Amino acid sequence: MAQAQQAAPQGFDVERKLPSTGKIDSLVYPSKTVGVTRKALIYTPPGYNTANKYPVLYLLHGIGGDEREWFRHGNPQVIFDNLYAEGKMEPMLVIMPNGRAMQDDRAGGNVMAPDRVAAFSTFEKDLLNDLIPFIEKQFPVFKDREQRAIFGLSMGGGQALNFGLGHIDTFAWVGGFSSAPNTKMPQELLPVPKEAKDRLKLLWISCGEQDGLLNISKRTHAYLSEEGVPHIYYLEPGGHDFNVWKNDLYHVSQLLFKK
Ligand code: FER
Repeated sequence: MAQAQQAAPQGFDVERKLPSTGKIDSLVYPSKTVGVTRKALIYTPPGYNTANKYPVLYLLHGIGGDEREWFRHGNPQVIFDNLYAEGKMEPMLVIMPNGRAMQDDRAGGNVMAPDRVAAFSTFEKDLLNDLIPFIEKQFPVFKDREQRAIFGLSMGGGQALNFGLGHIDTFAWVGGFSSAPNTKMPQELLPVPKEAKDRLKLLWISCGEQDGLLNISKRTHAYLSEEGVPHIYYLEPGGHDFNVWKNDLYHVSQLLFKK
């Protein structure tokens, strides 16, 4: 896989007057895992038509956020609309769930409390058994692994790597932005490198060079390199913030679901 992405061009995240844009909306789905109804945001692309079928990107937030974090701080809909206007992105649905799988899943307060951190790993079940089946029942989407991606920032980056590499049968496009310490140790994360080598369409590891969590991405990259697993390792200027994650989203969005 290729290397060295340039920084996103100026204006990539600034709203333009466009003839056609996508739409961001909220949805609720029943969770057997948590025992309640849970919220997520969904972005549908310009020209969205239920007569078509779409691949799906599951895009996860960090420890201080919830299903609205990307929307609140990252303007993903603006980044996507601009990319679509330039013909640089495959039509897809983007689902932004709440990755804290517990009854009270609001952000705020002590987000580092052990039960609230544990809820980020419980989300694996909620995602696989509740959310994905719901999306595939309610929306016109493809159901094969090559049409499913999982990416996230920080705590959500750890989730995306843990769940994505743990379920290569489900996801062919996997990546973490500034992944947090919830990321499994490399041997546990990917005990059988050959599976990733043979089956992943994209494995992406990125981080800001000034990020205090850089060691997590570094150790993952080192292991993947030793094991000869193709991946993109992208270090960029910046710390642990949305400047970095928006830049990552800009790049990844253009790679997804392409031949
Ligand atoms: C930690 C440091 C950072 C940690 C989680 C994070 C669970 C997550 C940061 C984020 O999501 O932005 O020690 O432990």
